[in-house]
Amino acid sequence: MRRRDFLGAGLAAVASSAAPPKRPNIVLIYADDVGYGDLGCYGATSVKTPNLDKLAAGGLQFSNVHASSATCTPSRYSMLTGQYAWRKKGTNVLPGDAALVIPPGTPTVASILKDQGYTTGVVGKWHLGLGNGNVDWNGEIAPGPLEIGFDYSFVIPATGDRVPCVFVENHRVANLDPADPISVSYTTPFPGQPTGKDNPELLRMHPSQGHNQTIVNGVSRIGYMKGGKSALWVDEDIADTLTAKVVGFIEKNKAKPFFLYFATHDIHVPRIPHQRFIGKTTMGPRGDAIAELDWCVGEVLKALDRNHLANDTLIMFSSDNGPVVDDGYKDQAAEKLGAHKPAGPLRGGKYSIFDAGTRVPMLARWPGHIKKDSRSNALISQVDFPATFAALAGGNVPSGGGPDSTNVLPALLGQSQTARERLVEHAGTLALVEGDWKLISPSKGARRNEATNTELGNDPEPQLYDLAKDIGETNNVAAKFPERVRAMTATLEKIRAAE
Ligand code: NG6
Ligand code: CA
Repeated sequence: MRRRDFLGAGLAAVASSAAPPKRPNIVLIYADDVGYGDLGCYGATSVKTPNLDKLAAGGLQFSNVHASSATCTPSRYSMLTGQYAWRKKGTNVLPGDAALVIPPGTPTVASILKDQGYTTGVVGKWHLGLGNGNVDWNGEIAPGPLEIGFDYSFVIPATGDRVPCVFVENHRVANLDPADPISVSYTTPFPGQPTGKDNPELLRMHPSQGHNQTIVNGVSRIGYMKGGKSALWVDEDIADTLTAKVVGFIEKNKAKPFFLYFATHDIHVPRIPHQRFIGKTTMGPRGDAIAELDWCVGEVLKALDRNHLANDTLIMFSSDNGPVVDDGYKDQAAEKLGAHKPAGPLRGGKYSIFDAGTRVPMLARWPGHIKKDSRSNALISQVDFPATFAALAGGNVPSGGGPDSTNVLPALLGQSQTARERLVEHAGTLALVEGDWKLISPSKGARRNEATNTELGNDPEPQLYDLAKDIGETNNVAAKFPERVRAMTATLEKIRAAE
């Protein structure tokens, strides 16, 4: 069953007739591990997010938007390509030396917008692999973002907690001294290089799980690296560095339509915000990282205002997966959580097939086109971004591209309160959301991730929840509605079997 089968003809007609006359710039701020309850506008009180709240007040706040998956790589893969990542092998959380998982030539949000005349840029966390395997970090690093539609890239190759701890700008490691070349291995330590495992006395932040390999900046990471001293990032400065690149991109490209994908490092581990955010909340580094994230958003808003671009720009904010408290470092996130609920009313979290794994905040502002201070419960998946942004730019997804992507532009602009009829959530197993109902496929996976203290939602029996009455997925009504379980299982099977 393909996307067109699900898209009512009526909705398709609305989408084309409602296409706005002017093509806006698109700025997508994509945060890492921010949960449904982590922002002021979504009910958080232990952390103040004035800039995100301002963004929400200036536009539309969504309550039923889903990342495609409960972790980073598959969500980003789906969001950029419009294909559910569970259809594509090799899209689980990647090591920092993985090859690019999006084959050049695949239509992506970036290539589609570039074809429509947009200048396209990505700044921040990449985590979709670089090169063809066996990357030489001292030479030309390709293929990468530039080969799949971006005109400019400045990226963290994988994550803040994975080596190499350097930025890659276009095809090269930034600030690299050729006399001090970089080596990276995910299997073998480099003799003489301290690790978290052998030299815990050198650490300023200790792992709670894994994260005990090469030490960079007093923090041990996943993977081994050596060399590249002048290129190593300083964790405290990552948000400033990325934000400066983002502002620079906006200023440089303000005369023509642009698409900017700002993939923040915050609030992923290791959570080491700049000194000026320390103590902004009573929640320790996790809360302070949210304050830092909010600052980044404020700088983008200011840059748009300063350059008189606010009215010509669709600015969006979302997250790649749900929240996690202890994600492998002893950073007091659990001890200092207090009354804060990272997932709001939802069950589970990052890694989970319960809704907190994928249901994430999403905000959209485009003055004059999206009504201020509005709300939407439309069901949307981030896999819809390619078809939706294509429509916004006046184009299409090229044939064969974005097989799971639905054009939800009317809902994105607040002209319609409905979007998809159904979507698939992905963690270890799959779940189908259809209207108010959610079916979680039986799975033999672990029920809990003990290390992160997350309920994963796996169960050998099917689970059925009525999300309208039970958003917290506490009451499994599968036994009461066997016919619905059968029908939804069959629908999910059809979607799974489609290519
Ligand atoms: C896990 C890491 C976690 C985080 C995650 C990926 C350990 C014990 N845990 O394997 O810290 O890096 O991978 O997160 O190593 S994501 O947001 O990029 O998907
Ligand atoms: Ca993530």
